[in-house]
Amino acid sequence: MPSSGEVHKRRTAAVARGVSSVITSYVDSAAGGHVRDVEGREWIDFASGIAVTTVGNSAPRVVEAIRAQAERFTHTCFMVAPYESYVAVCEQLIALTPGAFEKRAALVNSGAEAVENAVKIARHATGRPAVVVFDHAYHGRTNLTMALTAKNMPYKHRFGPFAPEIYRVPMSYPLRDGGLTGPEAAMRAIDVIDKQVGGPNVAAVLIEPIQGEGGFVVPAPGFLPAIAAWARAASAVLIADEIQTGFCRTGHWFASEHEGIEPDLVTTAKGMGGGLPIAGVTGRADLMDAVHPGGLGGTYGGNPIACAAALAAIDTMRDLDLCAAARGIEQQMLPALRAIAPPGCEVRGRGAMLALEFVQPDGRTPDAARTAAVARACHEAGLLVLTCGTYGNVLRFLPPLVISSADLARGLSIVAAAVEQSH
Ligand code: PLZ
Repeated sequence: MPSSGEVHKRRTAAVARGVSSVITSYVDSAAGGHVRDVEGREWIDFASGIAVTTVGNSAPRVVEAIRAQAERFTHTCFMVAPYESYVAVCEQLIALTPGAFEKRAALVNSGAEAVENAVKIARHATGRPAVVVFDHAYHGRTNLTMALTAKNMPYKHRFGPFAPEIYRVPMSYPLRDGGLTGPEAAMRAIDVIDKQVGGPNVAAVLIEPIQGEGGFVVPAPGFLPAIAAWARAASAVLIADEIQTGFCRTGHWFASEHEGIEPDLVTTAKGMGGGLPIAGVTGRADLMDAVHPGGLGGTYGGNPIACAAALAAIDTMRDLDLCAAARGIEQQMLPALRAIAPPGCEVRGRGAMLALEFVQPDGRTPDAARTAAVARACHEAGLLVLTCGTYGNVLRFLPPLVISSADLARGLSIVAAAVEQSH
């Protein structure tokens, strides 16, 4: 097997520079909470391939389902010759997403594609143009989803012009809000919508119930319900982007449940596929079915191997009660992270979606340099962690929900040492 160094040299001559990686080692295998490179070095996995391998890498049931489906057929295209597993995944999405109302679902390949389709459906169903999004939001890298995403570097820089009729309003970000409550922060956002966009023009309000790439921002209590109430009153579609928060990650099947909101549409991806690319839009039947036959689709959407993997991943989440596992991870990690956090730095998140925001001693000015140094020290010491945030100053933790508590403890001690070294 070629060494990581050899592959890395070939990579620079073959792979576009715009596609980057966190580590320079090349993976040989991964399972449970570990990733191993071709040299045999091992990392504890606090990244899960960006919140994807919720059930662990190569989870046994997922592997078996993929193998069995690959032997039956690999692809027919659901728009040409349909198959049962696509229907079964939609049934699972309908059963698991919040809201007891009648629903429909559609399957696509990636998170960005799910968000694009949710916006298409909302615009089609309402006949309205405007889409409201929030500061710090991340929704993808396609042209429409770049427009929906807040951060310029690296996502949008020189990639415009962007799609029109996107309006950005202030998010509830307790650390940076000067003490606004959730309802007050919602009023601030709603005032911008009312004055600058106008309720009757709004097709959709699109929000991550806990922001992902934007910094694991948990809005103040009451923010999401107030935004949901405004959307309902304005007959605008509330779209919850649960691509990073969904499928047990935050201790419930969906993060919307923490505040009892029932979005009209929910976008899902990442964890639902057990490592295979599959995504969905699920929501109110009247909205979903407003679209004419043939109006939604794509060659690979709901590919049979990805559907088999998704059904096996969802079974695994249910059987192993991975929502409870996520709450257990929170219980072990939160106190440890609070003990590790330097004065003024904030620890936040829910379930196995936790973060540490690094600020200067003033308790506010972002410390991106320290965040990068801590992440690098973790990688060198054998722990895969990621950073995020508009200011690049948030260290985030996304372990697979099947990780052992011993591995969690080992990972946390690596973080503790890295933070200790970093000042
Ligand atoms: N919506 C909330 O978190 C993907 C992106 C990493 P795709 N987040 C990881 C990167 O730098 O590209 C994400 C998300 C939320 C949408 C998406 C987009 O999902 O499957 O990457 O298209």
